Amino acid sequence: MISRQIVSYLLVFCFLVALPAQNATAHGGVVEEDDLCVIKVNYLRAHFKIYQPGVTGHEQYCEDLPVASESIFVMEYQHDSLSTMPIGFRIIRDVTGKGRFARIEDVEEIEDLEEATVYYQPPVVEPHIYLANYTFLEEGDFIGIVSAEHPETGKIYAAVFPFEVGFTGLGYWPFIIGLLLLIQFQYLLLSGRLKRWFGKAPVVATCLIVCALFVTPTAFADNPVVTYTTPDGAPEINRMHNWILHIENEDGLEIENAIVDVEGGMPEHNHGLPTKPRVTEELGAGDYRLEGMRFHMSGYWEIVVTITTDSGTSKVTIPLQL
Ligand SMILES: [Cu+2]
Repeated sequence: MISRQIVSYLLVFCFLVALPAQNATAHGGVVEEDDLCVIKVNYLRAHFKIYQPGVTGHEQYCEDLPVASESIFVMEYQHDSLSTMPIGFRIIRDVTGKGRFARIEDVEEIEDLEEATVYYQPPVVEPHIYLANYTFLEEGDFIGIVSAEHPETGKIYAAVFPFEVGFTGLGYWPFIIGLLLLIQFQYLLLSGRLKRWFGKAPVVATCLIVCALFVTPTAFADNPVVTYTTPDGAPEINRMHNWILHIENEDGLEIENAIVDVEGGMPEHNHGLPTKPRVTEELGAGDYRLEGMRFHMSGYWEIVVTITTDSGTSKVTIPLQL
């Protein structure tokens, strides 16, 4: 029986080795660096993030998205020349069969790109920030393709990033753990150990470890979390009003004594806020009074909150559809 168990474990081991690394966030053209997602279009770099404002508010994603819904793709250039290059963006269903390993070469081999395309934004020069807005109709595997044309040489640079919509963050793990448990259970049952062990600590400990594995969140580093309330009522166009910002760290601990700066604007219109809002008072328990907020038009706004504490400076972007 023992040899049979060893064979089973070997099989699972081979299976594991053959699997793509589920936890690696650095697949495709998007990598995670210093808590930020960076997309590399050849030598050109841009910060990259995706929001699902209707579902998860201002939570940012690098690539994989939890549900099929309205998704806003944002690129902030780190390389000035991107602001003069026509940038195009396409989302296709993953018809390469390569999944997370899809590369630009695999995309080039697709015979009918149009057929696979679910979203296409033709190349356009966006001087400050690049935005694309697509509402996914179904979950599944997709590939994003960003292209940038060099204004002088006409050379086209491209980056592809495979991603999943309907991403649970668990990948193959539930399956692997289930398989391991089954093999272990079979072994214990056949060896008669289950009877001796039943109700004893090792079994409980094993269960706890397995449970812990299941609930481990696929967290994106320790960014501060900013929420806000508007004590004077919901923001109305052209009305000056205040916000109360609430700032916590990722573990839910309130961040106090921070220097908080706020700016914002409409990335699609390339303009800022019409006022210069300021944090005028720290209210305690992670709350900060922000005065002088005013929006002069409806549309998509981003409020960027810069938080400086002894441990450093972080920026949090709050997307806001007015
Ligand atoms: Cu505007």
